Amino acid sequence: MDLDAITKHSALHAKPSGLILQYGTAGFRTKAEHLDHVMFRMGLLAVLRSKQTKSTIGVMVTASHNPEEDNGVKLVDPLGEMLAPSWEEHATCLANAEEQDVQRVLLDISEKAAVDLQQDAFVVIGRDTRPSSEKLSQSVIDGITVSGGQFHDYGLLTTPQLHYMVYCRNTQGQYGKATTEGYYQKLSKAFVELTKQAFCSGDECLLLKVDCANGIGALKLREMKNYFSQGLSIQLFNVGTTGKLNHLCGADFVKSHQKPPQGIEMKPNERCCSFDGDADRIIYYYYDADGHFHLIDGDKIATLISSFLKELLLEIGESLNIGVVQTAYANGSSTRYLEDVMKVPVYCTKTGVKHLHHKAQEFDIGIYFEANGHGTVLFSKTAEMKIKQLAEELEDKKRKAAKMLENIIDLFNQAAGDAISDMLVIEAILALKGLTIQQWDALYTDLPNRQLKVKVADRQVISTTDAERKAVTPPGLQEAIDDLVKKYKLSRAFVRPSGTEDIVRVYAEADSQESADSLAHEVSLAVFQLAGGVGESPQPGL
Ligand code: 16G
Ligand code: MG
Repeated sequence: MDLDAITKHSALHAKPSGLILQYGTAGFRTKAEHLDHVMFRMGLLAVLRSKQTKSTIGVMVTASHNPEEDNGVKLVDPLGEMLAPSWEEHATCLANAEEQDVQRVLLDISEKAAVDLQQDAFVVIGRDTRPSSEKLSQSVIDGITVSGGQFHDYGLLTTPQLHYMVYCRNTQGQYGKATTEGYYQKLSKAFVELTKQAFCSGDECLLLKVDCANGIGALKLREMKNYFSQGLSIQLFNVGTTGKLNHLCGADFVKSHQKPPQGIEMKPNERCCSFDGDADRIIYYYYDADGHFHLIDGDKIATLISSFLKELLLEIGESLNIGVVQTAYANGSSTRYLEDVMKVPVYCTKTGVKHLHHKAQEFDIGIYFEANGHGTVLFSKTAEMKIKQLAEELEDKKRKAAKMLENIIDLFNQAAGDAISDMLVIEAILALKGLTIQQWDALYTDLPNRQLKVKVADRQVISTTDAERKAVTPPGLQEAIDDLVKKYKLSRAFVRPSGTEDIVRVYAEADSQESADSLAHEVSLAVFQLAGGVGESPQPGL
């Protein structure tokens, strides 16, 4: 590594003085104009990580569902997973180093992580459609080249596609071809095979309207459409030609406002879904005949998928262990349904995909979804081999079930939650089971819930335990929440500091919307009073 060259280039990507950023739940995220130095330095760090792991590392430039003016960057580890926690710390150190300290911090990281600087390095890069993304990804490339790394710039990609590319490259193409065509071919082949048996009673059987959040999902779905000659008819909305990214549309908007996005025409009982800005989340919804809006979130997606997988396993007579992983945000009704009716074990982890992904790897078949629509299904190598073997050995109906499982393994992105691949699995299951969106929705009824945000001077004064379901500090807060919760039926509430915004999040659910709203408000007041609220105190109905 030519340290003098690095110092010289680093000066061209100067850090605004006083700016401190954290590698958060999903990388660095803030206003795009503050990120040039972070991008350059993440290029440097990706090279070190690549040398250390002797593998291809990914760098994705995106701020997912954040407003268009924001941007962000995250590193993708060799098997397509999120960056290892110890390297998140290195990333934070490097991003916050003052100009004169960059060399020293780089050497420090190399020493601590035992990086062999003589190794080759290879990094792949992807970016979303934000106006700032192209220039920022050039800064990443500058960081890679000046530190002697090789790279391939994929240009515009969804986040899960970049994870897929990294995984393919580090498994010598065994997982698939590391190109967008390879991705489309793998998914569309599995989808077409899986749905071969599906019985469609009407023309509208597989008509799906997709709100693309004015983001990358629109471009990639349009490319992918060519791979389906028949079988699935998707109509795209909010494709980015007029509207702003994530503005009044997209999965995060629909989930948090519990209303449809702007810019989509919905007729009663039509199946619709929304992606987020980098296409790793998906949420379904519809209007019923009375004009009521119904949301089908990540919890109900997990339920549909788990019940189908359970049926197939029963058919092939194989007792592979299944586990469903959720977070504290999972609706209480979903957890009860999964445990009591479906009899599948459910586990709760902290918010953030890396936590769910990690837990899901403990099972033969680990199904994980956040309520916000981010998730996938992981199959262990043993499960995959068993299923492949059975697909050869078994006969008739059993063989068919094993073949279906094989296709499902191919359809689910094993490296990350992926809106496109989840959408295809869901559409296939609905077609195979002949289920309408209303029938799917009717599996259970969500408990009314409300999410609020509270501004405090320092959100880190709140610490939590029990997968974020209980507050440990500040003193008295958990007791106050417990007392409030007792006032309502079927109620539950928790608070946690956001990992992506400078606020505290409040979640409450109860037997009616009025109760959930009122509980959430009262808990917000408790947070404001006990955790150093700033500005105006929370008002009811906001
Ligand atoms: C990030 C996470 C998402 C999590 C969200 C929580 C990834 C890839 N994304 O978007 O899983 O639900 O943060 O945000 O891990 P919060 O901490 O602001 O509530
Ligand atoms: Mg996203």
